[in-house]
Amino acid sequence: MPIVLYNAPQSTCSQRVRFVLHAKGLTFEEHKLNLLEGDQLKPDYLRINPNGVVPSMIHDGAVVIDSAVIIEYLDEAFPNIAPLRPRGLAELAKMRTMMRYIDEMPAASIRVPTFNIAFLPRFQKMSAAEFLAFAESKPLRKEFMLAMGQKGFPQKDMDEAMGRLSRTVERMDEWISASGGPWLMGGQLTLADISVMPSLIRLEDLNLEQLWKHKPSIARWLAMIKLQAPFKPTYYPGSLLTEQFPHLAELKKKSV
Ligand SMILES: N[C@@H](CCC(=O)N[C@@H](CS)C(=O)NCC(=O)O)C(=O)O
Repeated sequence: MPIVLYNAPQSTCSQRVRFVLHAKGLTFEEHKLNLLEGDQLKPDYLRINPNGVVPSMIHDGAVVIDSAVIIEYLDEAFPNIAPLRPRGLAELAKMRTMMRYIDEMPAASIRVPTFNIAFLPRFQKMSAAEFLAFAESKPLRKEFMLAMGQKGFPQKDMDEAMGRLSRTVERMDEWISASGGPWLMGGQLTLADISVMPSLIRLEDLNLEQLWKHKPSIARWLAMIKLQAPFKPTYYPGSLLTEQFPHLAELKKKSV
């Protein structure tokens, strides 16, 4: 049975899973959901993933949800093709600790600039009642949406999110220097690198790459991950926000 992936082109969590699938050369049936239209909140999808978020994967009849869980599952199910986890319990624990940090820090914080800079104009076009109904229908992100409202997150929230993203870049720099690089854990590209990749690509997409202006190790890490074979098929056209939102592309052009 083929692997079935429910995901969205621009979704950072989906990009982790697509990268691992391509790294392992696995074929999969891809279902693209339109998150701004609310495909993830439709009853048929909620039966697969009651959290109303992407990605979700079906493999051998089993539903697996949450990107961090899915990528570990894939590496465990297909351990001999392009292994993405270190051998040895202590190293494995270290990688998982990095992944937890990444989920708590950049993966959560990146939503604030993403919604404020990219998605807000869409939500501002909705009537107040439409927006409220959309927000209320989200099982996991109702409070997040209500905190943003149609005016956007206040500067204090933006500053806090950017602070957490900046600390992530510092932490990555420490990991690279402690392991000797070029990857976070040394010579092997692991699920920790793949977990944080979409947040850095998103920062670049939002024109916020000044965060690592003084960190050459991060610029090198990013350049290297872009050169990996799975990168291009993961970021197929339409995966970047600048490809989807003309106002962002304009912003990027102006800064060049
Ligand atoms: N921890 C989950 C988070 C999933 C998540 O937040 N997905 C986002 C896209 S990256 C989503 O589907 N958002 C839809 C929404 O907010 O309604 C994972 O890593 O899979």
